[in-house]
Amino acid sequence: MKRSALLCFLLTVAGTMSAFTERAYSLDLSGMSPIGNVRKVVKISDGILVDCDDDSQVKLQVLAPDLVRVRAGFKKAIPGKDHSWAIARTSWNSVPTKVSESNDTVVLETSELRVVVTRSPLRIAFYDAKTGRAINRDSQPMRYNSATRAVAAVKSLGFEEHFYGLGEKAARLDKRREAFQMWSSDTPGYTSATDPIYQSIPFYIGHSMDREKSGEWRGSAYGIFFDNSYRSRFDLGSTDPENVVFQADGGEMNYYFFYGPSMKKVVNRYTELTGRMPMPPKWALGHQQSRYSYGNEQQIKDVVERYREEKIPLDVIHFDIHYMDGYRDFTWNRDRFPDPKGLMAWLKERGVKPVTIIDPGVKYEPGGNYSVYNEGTRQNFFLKKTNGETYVGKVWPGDSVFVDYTLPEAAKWWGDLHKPLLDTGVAGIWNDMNEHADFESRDGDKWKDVVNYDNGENSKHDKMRNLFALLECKSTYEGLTRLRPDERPYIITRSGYAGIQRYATMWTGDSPSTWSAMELSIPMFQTLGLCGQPFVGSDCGGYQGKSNGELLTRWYQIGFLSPFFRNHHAVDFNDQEPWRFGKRYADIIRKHVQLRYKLMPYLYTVLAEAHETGIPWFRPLILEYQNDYDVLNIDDEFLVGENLLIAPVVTQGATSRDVYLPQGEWYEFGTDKKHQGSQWISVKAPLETVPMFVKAGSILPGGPALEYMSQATNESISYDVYPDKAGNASGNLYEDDGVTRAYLKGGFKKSALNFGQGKLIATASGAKVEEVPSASVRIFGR
Ligand code: MIG
Repeated sequence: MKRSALLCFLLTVAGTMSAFTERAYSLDLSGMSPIGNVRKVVKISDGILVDCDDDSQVKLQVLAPDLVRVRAGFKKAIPGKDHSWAIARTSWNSVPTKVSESNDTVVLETSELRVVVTRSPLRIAFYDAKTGRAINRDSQPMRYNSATRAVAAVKSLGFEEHFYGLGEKAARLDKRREAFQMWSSDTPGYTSATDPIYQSIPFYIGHSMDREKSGEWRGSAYGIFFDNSYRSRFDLGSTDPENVVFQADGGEMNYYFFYGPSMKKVVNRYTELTGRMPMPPKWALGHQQSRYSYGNEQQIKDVVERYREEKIPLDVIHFDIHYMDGYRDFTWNRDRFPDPKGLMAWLKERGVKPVTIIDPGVKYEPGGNYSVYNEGTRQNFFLKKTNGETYVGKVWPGDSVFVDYTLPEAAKWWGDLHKPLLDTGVAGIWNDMNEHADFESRDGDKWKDVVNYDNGENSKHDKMRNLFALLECKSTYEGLTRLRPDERPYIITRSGYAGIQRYATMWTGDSPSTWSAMELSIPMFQTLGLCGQPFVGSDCGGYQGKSNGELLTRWYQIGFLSPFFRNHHAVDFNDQEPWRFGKRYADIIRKHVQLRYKLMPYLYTVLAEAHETGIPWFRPLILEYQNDYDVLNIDDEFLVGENLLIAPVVTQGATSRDVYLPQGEWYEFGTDKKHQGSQWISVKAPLETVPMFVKAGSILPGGPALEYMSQATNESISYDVYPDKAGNASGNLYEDDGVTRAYLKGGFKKSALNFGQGKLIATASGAKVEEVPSASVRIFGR
């Protein structure tokens, strides 16, 4: 087929260009022993405890009717101590369960799941308690290697099982027949052949189609979160066509099993367990501009002034590492920026928020007068090796030391260090390099015997590396919350582990300025969303290399509907602010940025849904249409919320493309023109436009054209109504102050929007029913 042939070509090209590890590798289970057979089973308050004949122990805990935690101690009891930095919810209401034993099996049952443990060999299988359908089962007993301390689980691969998730992976949406590693790595210029990259989120979703008696296809989803931060591998039928393996170099066999069958239910539960994104300040949804680096005050002013002249909306400007004095965190280079406070005030007058970068490497400067180094050393806050020496790595400041964020006092101290920046007027913090990067030890091998306090466990790098960014962002988040209790913190991170969404938004790092990198960003955002991280984006235009007007414009046509929306570019390459390639491109880009601001009431509502339920803003079609065979691997289209479908052009020179419309009817955005769903259509897409469709039966609330979020206007919300066949439509509107934390205590307004018989009715949470004046309602399709 045309489409897949093209993709293969792109992937091959990308593959040969990569300077990094090839993704394909084989998973070797030899040397790993199977866990022993069941000797004895004890019912515990929330599940069962199984003793094995090799002195191993297995524990199944029911946290919810659709959530079971599986733990195993190999040749030993499961340790009493149980702590994970990823988990947000540790106490669960008790769930009615039934345990029954037979000669061959032990069965643990909830209203939704039937978990069958086979005694010999010990294998765990999950079934739908209502239908009896097998969801997921061990094809072999769990395995371990007592010499290396590696642990593994081996699951049988469904006949047509497809896989989603694993966080930030430079890969297509469906990960069947692929293999990946978790080992957070600084990978500039990564391509689809690079793995691992920055983040480590060991959570995936399996999806299978079954044919019902009626002949209808029904998709069912489950999730597995392998909460083990050691270097891990996920092999989804790549090495062994019949099996899925997840394996870690150490730590516990410890995973959570989520059952849908709805994929949304899995995502919802996963984010209940690992936490959901707090609402960011509303300005963070605005358009952002960055450059490595705007090197002095005048450059910043010139860019902002040009933005205002061009009338391209702008909310945020980023200060990359050159604002610092010799790359020392929490300092200013006074030659380049003589008056930071004055500059911040200048920006404020223009409605632009400054975000400054903070890297975790603290300049190593014994005997000097860098207070961060001196104070951190005096208080013993920097990471040390087992021999007691402080670990000194190399990053931008040269020799650098790193904070042990697992030390509560150190984490608090780091958070509080942000006070002077905030006092100067800085609005948000950008945490880069937190994989953590070390120019002399990219893989972390030199870090092997670095010890973290880790709740008194004195854990080494092999466990802590993948957690580092989560801990840094936690410390920063808590610091900003303490320092500015009335405002929502805004943090952007590059690396992270499961649960990172509680503290930071993120971007996908140093993608090259290529068409394939742009195309790759779509499944990356979709996948991150499925893994609990809804606030994602990439560097519009690409970060590394030479962009051009067409690429930048097409990238904006994805970026303008991505949660994190920033144009950013590397130091050694060409400038790429929206006007740099001439008026034609600037005009198209302006139109799209403006459209984002006009769509803000809808987008903000979608974001609030992510905060409340974990269901992301930027969705793959499969999340909404999991019974539809055609959408299993569509990753060049995406949904924003439930009702807006975007099919960006990802091919150089293309002026049309094929678009799949799922079931229902779809309007071309902002027009009366409708298409039947459940079919592929071909649409025109000259550079000026990006194909967008709105589902019949929906209402998109819209707002005024703004140059920045807090700009005053008299215009209020307007409503675009796209009626279904019966003439009805519905939608939602979420509103709050966009700045404070009052929304956490009910300080918001949610309205249900219902259109019928020509009238639009808004019902607010307090049951206030209002008919919306017809002057602010636009009805399509009449
Ligand atoms: O080694 O701060 O991904 O966005 O501009 C490069 C400089 C360090 C990497 C980030 C990029 C940022 C750059 N940083």
